[in-house]
Amino acid sequence: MSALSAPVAPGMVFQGREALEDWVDGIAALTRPDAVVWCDGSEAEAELLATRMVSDGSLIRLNPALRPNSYLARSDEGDVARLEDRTFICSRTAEDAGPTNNWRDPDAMRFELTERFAGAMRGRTMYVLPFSMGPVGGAISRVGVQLTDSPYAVLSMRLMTRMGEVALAEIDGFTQWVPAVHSVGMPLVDGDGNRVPDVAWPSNPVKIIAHFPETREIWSYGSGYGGNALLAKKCFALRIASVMARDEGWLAEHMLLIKLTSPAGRAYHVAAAFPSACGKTNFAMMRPKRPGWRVETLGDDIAWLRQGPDGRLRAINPEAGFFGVAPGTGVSTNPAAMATVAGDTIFTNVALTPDGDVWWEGMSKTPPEGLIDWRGEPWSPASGTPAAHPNARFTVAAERCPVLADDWDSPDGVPIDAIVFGGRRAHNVPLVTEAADWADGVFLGATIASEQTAAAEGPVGELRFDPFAMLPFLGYDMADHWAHWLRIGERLGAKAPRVFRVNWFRKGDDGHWLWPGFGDNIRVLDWIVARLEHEVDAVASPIGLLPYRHDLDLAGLELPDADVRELLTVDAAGWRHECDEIARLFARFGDRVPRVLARRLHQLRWRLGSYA
Ligand code: OXD
Ligand code: MN
Repeated sequence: MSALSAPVAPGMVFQGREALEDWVDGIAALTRPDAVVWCDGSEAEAELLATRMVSDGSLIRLNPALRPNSYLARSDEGDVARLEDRTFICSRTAEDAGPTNNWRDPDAMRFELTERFAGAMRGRTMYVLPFSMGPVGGAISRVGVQLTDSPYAVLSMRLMTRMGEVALAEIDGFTQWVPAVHSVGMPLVDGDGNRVPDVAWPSNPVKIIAHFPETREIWSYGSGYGGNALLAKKCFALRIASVMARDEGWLAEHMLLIKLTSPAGRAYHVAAAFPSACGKTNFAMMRPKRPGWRVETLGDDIAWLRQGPDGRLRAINPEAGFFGVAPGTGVSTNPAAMATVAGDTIFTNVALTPDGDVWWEGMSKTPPEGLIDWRGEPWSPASGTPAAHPNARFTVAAERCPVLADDWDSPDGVPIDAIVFGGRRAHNVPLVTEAADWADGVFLGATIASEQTAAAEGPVGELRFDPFAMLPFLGYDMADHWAHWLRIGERLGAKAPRVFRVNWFRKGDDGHWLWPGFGDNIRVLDWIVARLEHEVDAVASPIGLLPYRHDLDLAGLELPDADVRELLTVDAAGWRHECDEIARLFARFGDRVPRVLARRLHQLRWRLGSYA
């Protein structure tokens, strides 16, 4: 094998058009596809590809009268989700990856990838997908190029990013681009050179999703699903971008982005980090239940934030589409998402109705009769299994969202007024608290946690921390990320956005939800805005500033007094236990924990000691 055809050596800079052409040639020489196609991102190209996939059985065209220009894909049963234990950060040293990442020696990984990718695309077409993360040419935007042998990935990347000619035009002699190589790992030619038939969802039992932070490279092998295959999303926009952001002084975060307009007509921009499966898409498309408020969507999963020329923190959604979890999405929980996916959508692993539409648990109370489940088998409620896979997804362009904010693709991003952190906490964490200052805000982000289900039903159990909701998505040491946030705060100074922590998931001792959630969460945003406008005071508590009850708009909720009290109280004993857990979390990172945060924990313990 020539040097050109091996994964590139550390230190290589991926810059300019000529290097791009050489790289594409090199990967083609390694993977040996039948053809190489540079995608232009046009509708005609997507239509041709989809038509071909329908005729070879890898996509099902949905009934155009019910779900125009939409398709259903069914994945292999062994390829249904992101794979954290097969996701690797191959930084030069294990310390740089930190104790929460799977580290692999970069040379050993390069050796393995070279073997796996050799001939991996035989009999297939290799597609070249130039893409822009963020508005093309925008101040915070970056470009990447994905090579893939999966036409499903091509169609999805076209919805999820600004893909094709517009992005390629951005790559001139000097532009740095992020290289991302993807193969489903199932060549259509066997070891003896004979053609083998394709399957509807090609994949390989061996799966590797590898990141090389120093060279900003992504290599993904063996999976066609979501974050494993749409490399612009978690691989680039979070794992690689977080390293670029660390080196260049900005932030790449697992955050939704909304524009919030108050009854007074004032607009605010809020970025919010929640762990996976905590309702970010619902929050991003919230239909406020209080009159006069408006929530508009800029992004539902990832935000890139950078200090602007005016000194304020500005943010973009680097993506151009949504890859949302379908089950649980319905007209009562998220009407805007339902309207978004009314057409031009690729559904994966949902159920099929007899009239050629889709269905999933939570779309309606009663499932339609005659469903075909996500595996392609006839299904009825008596089947005892879900009709749609719990991680079934919709992939759709942001432009289809009826509540998309007008400034969602502003090239300079939007100024951030407030940062919100949240987790799924049955106990301990109040409905909302405000951080006293930026460092306290970093402490809140660093200590985001969820309780395990079993624990959620009983007394406070072991916490699963997900600092900054970035546990599976950070490309370097988590404690270094906290230090980076502190540095960003120093630079922002008085112009830093205020930081809040919310918890929609608190339960009473008998297990009932204390807070209605969904559109009523606007009541919490209302209080946050009142704080930004200096309209209300707050109560100091050991864990942050709490609302006065009379400042929360609870009209019409008819919450029992005891529930409201519980939503806003600090249980000192529970928090002392939580401090022990936080200390255990910090201990995992040793000396790398910023001293400021260790001191904040110490102070928190001290304050709790004298708190009744
Ligand atoms: C996602 C996730 O798919 O966070 O967005 O897992
Ligand atoms: Mn996510």
